Amino acid sequence: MHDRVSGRPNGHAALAFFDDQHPPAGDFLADVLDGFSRQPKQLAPVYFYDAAGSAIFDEITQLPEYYVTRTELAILDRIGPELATLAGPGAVVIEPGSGSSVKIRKLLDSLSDPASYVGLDISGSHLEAACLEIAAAYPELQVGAICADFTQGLDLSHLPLEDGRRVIFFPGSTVGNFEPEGARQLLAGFRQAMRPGDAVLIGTDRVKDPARLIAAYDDAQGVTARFNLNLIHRINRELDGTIDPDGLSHRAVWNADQSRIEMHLVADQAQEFNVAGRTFQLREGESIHTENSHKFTQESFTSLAESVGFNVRSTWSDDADLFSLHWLEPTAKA
Ligand code: AVI
Repeated sequence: MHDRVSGRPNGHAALAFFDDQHPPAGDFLADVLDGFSRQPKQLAPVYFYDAAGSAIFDEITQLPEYYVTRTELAILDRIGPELATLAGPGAVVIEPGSGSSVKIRKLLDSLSDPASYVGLDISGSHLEAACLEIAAAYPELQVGAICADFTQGLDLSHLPLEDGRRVIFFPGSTVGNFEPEGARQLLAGFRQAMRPGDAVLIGTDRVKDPARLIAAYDDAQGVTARFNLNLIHRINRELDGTIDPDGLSHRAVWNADQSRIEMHLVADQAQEFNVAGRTFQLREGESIHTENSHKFTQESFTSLAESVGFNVRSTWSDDADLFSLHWLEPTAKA
């Protein structure tokens, strides 16, 4: 770990610390070859977010059909005073995934004299840029960064953090992109890193009318289709792929049994393609399953949170119950 006082030539001068836990880089090639060898074919959504994919995702957040981002922002606006009371003065805000600066700023602006902000991300360059931006905007705040894979647990024990209540901020219903067991492990990892009195502020998208959900993931302007197909362009570019993106159609499907929206790319006609010298076939109508976005009820999320040792202290939703934010506190350890 580097700190500002010992000051090495690390380029993180404005950060209180940059803790590089050297997360192993995801193996894009191995994961793609493995996913195309499965039946049904699948690709991991984590690979959506190269520079082009992240920019398209930003466009998604502005779409009229994608109510998720604006609804969560409106709830955050409304509940600011309650969050300030719950967090108390001098909170230490920890953000796994270090995502939208609009959301974290809303939270920091709501709290009373937050002491610290700590961003966590697997990509060091993205993390550094995001944390430096926060450090520049909030000169009174202690800003630190941890380069780590937060899905493998949070190790905060050795960090020079201030003493306030730690609040882990995990907005956007990103928890819904994990498979149920992965979501459980993620929350269990958060729970493990917490002391009595700490909290998690987490967003979840709610189960609702399937037509509304499908529209949010298959918008009229085709932005989500572009987001989905960007993964194919990325494979072609980075892994020497020959997939014909024009022969694939974006589909969003509501799977009621699993309570999730699924995104697929479906072959309009049969095609054979290569990836890094390996040959694969797609039959006409065959799908490549690219993403799951799980939706929650109050009961399903409460039972998930309770299963890993959290108590849902408060839940806030919009009037139409599209989206919720929850304040979780650790239950006493058995
Ligand atoms: C990042 N995540 C919460 C988004 C979601 O709604 O599941 C990703 C997304 N995929 C298509 N549209 C948005």
